[in-house]
Amino acid sequence: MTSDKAGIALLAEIFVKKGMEHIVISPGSRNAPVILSFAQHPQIKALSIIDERSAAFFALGMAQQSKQTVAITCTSGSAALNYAPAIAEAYYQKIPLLVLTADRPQELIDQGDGQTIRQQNVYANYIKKSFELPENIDSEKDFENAVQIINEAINLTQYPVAGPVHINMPFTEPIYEQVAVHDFKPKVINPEPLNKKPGKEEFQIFVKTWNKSSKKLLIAGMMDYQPDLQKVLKEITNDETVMMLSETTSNTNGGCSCNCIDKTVSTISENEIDDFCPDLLVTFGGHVISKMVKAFLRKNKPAAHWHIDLENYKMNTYQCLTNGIQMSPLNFFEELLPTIKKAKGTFKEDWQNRSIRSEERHTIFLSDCEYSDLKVFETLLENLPEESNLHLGNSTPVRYVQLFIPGRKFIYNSNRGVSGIDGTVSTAAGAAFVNHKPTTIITGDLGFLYDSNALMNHHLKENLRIIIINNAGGGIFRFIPGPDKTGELEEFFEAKHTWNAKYIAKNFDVPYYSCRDLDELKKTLPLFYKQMPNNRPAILEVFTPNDKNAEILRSYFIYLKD
Ligand SMILES: Cc1ncc(C[n+]2csc(CCOP(=O)(O)OP(=O)(O)O)c2C)c(N)n1
Ligand SMILES: [Mg+2]
Repeated sequence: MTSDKAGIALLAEIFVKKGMEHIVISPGSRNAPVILSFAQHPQIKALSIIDERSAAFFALGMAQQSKQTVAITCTSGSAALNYAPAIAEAYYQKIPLLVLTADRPQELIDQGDGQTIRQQNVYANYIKKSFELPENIDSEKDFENAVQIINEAINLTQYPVAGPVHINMPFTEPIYEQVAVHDFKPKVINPEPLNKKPGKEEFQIFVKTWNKSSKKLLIAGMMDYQPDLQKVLKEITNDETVMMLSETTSNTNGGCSCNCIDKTVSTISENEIDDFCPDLLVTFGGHVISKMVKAFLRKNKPAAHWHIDLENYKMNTYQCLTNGIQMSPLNFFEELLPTIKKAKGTFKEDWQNRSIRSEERHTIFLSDCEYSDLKVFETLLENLPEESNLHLGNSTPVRYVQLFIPGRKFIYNSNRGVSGIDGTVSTAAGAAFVNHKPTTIITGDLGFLYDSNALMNHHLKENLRIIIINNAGGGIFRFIPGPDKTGELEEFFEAKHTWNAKYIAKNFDVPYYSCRDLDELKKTLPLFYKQMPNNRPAILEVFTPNDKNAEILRSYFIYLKD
């Protein structure tokens, strides 16, 4: 059976024909036609998740791992607004979500009807496009129109680059009527591939600039592991004048780069700037976590900066962009490679030597470091299972992990699109649902408590592990300069508390472990990663001293520089 609303039944058919299979449904009445057409469809896997904010982040985690468009649907009103944080994250992280919001008919908006808001284009600033889908199909013209809207919406979630797309659907009552089938043959329209390339002459200018630059710095932002790109980058960086900086979330551990940017950049003194500052900067991938490298390059601007991206090629992170190149990084570097000349110089060696020195100092500091967030991260990263999918909560977890060389075939993810603390556990839960690998989220305590509805979910998998670094509040605010100079640090920035996750875990039947020192942590980790009874996920809460963490991290950076 399917909804009698032909528009929505058609949407479910085309969704399947285009190879999509997952929808996350949050309960409601107005979205009944979507529930009836999708949940009953034999080729669609429908999951029920109650809290729309968490549901949307869960879908984001699924789509992030599978690369397939995942649909989400909710009822009208504030339910739709609760999707907003995950949609913004999907937009900036380029993750394909199809957002299906149910609505009242236009004439009932602002007329005192229950659960209504102005929903047309409600995600205006962070959505690739918004559509309104008519519920009924009364003519051939209506059919063509609906087919066009549905195909375009689904195509746009993937092409030319992925992202969220919204379809708002006003439904008139009755909304629970069903039919066995609709008599239509849905048509699939495939998108035109986008193959943008600069002209030959323009490319020659890039080649010339590259070949005459003696200090070329590549920075890889957040992206998926791409073996083909790694290969080309390895060739490109096999040159004394080319250095590449990357982060864990760049997933480009090609052995040819400095992967701990802050650890190296923080040691560069004023009189060394010339040695480390490039004359050509080439960036690609999404957001970069390191604030230090942004500050360094904004202050010491290279003569040329190229940013390579199919969509956001004009992104001027370092405030010195000279060329936005609308290509995929792989295509760009593949074209560049045969045309460039390798050169002699010390640029790469200077960066590498500094990176090695920082690594040595890092090891010495940690060998004698008190129990703290920093020391806990060292222990965790040494003990996570091989080939983990590692999710990093915003705030200090994602920053601490940047201080350790990316390891042991981890794939790193973090919601750095908009860096919210509001959905990281749900995202990891969604990722674990589709990827079947050990999936660990390391989150702060506030991040966990904020998103604790991630546990109000029937689809938590046995491969999910949640590690909470409980430093009694937002530890980041004790580290960054500013809040510590005010009288509001504890109450309003750190938001200090004495809460823990024990009873939240109990309530949702998730096995719970806790530790307060390193020995306990080392003993607990093997137990924590064992299979749990009833194939449940598990939570490990690690309590750390909030008064010492920031102080230790500051001493660490001073020691690196000394
Ligand atoms: C939705 C949202 N609200 C507020 C913030 C601002 N913010 C950034 S970090 C942070 C504190 C996070 O604390 P916790 O999760 O305990 O991490 P810690 O700083 O201790 O590592 C806050 C409130 C944010 N990033 N996202
Ligand atoms: Mg905290």
